[in-house]
Amino acid sequence: MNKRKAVITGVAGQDGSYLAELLLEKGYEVYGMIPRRSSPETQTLRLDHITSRLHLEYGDVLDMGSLLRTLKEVQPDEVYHLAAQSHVQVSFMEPVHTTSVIVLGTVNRLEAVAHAAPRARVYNAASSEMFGNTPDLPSDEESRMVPCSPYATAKLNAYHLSRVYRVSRRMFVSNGILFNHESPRRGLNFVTAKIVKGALDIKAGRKEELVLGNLKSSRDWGHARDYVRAMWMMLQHEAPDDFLVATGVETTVQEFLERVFRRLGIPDPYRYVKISPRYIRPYEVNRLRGNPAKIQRILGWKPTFTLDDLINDMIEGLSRGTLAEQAYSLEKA
Ligand code: G4F
Repeated sequence: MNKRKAVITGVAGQDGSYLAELLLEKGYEVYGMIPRRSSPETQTLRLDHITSRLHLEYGDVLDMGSLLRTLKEVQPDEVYHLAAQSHVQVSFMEPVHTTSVIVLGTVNRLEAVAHAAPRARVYNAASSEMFGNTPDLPSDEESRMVPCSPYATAKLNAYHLSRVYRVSRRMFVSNGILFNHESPRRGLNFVTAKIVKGALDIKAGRKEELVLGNLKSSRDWGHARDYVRAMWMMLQHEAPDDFLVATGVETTVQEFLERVFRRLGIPDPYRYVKISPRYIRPYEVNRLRGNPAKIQRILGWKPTFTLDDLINDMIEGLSRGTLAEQAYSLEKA
C-alpha cells in the first residue's frame, strides 16, 4: 500500500518536530519545508534525531514558487501549516514581518494547495491569542475575539481566510485554535522555558537572577505532544471544522514560577526574580482559558499531561541541556 504523505511548513519548530515524529510513527512519508536562514547549523536542532527519515527541502511560505513546486511534486494527502513568527512580544517590534509571514504565508499556502494539490487536507495553526482580552471565559469556538497584538490580528485574519477557502473553494481546511503548549523543545524566549531554564541555572549556581515581565497574567498551558495529536485527529475527521485545543486549567505566570522553584527545592524564588519593563507588553492578554468540550466530544481528544507532568518533562529535558544548544539565548528572550 502507498504510504500517506504529509507536508509540514514550520517543521523545524517545537510543534513541527513533534508532529513529524508522530506522523513518522504512523507510517507517513513526511516532507518538511525549511526557509533558508543565516545559521543553518542551528536551524534543525529539534529534528536532528529524525532528519534521516524526513524529506527536508528549502521552501518559504512567502515564496509561492517553492510552495507550488513542493505540493506539485509530493501530491500530499495532508498539509500542516505551522510556519509563523510566533512570538507575541516580537510582533510589536516586527509587526510588518509578523503580518506578512502569517497572513500572506497563509493565503499563499491556500492558493498553492488549491492549484497544485486541491484534494489535500489542510491544517491551519490558529491561536488562542485571537481571543485576546475576551470577556468570554472559558472561551470556546463561539467566543468573542478581541486580539491584542499584531500577532493575534494576523492569526485572526489567517483563521478567517482558512474558513473562506473551506466554503468558497470547497477545500478541506481545518483550524486548530491552540492554547499555549510547551515542552522541553520550547524556545527559551517563551515564559515557561525561560523560567525552567532560569531555575535550573540558579540551582546549579550558573546564574543569580531571572529577569521576567508580568507575573499576574494567566494561561492555559498544555504539552505540545498532546496538541500535535489533536492536529492530526482534526485531519482524520470526516469534515473540516474549527476546534479549540486546551486543558481548561488556568494558571498564573507567578504560580508556574513558584511550582518550578518548589519542584527544584529552591526556597524563595523572589530572591532571584527581577521584573524588567523590557518584558512587559504594550498591550497584555490578561487571561486565557479554553473549554475543549467540542474536540473531546467530536474527536475524543483529551490531554494526557497535567501541568505538573509538563513541568517535570521540561525540567528533565532542559536539565539534559537539549535547549541549551538552541539559537536563542536567555539574554535575547
Ligand atoms: O510564553 P509567552 O511569551 O506566550 P504567549 O504570549 O501567551 O504566546 C504563546 O501562546 C500563544 C497561544 O495562546 C501562541 F499563539 C503564541 O505563538 C505563543 O506560543 O508569554 C506568556 C505570558 C504573557 O502574559 C507574558 O507577558 O508570560 C508573560 N511573561 C512574563 N515574563 C513573559 C515574561 N513572557 C515572555 N515571553 N518572557 C518573559 O520574560
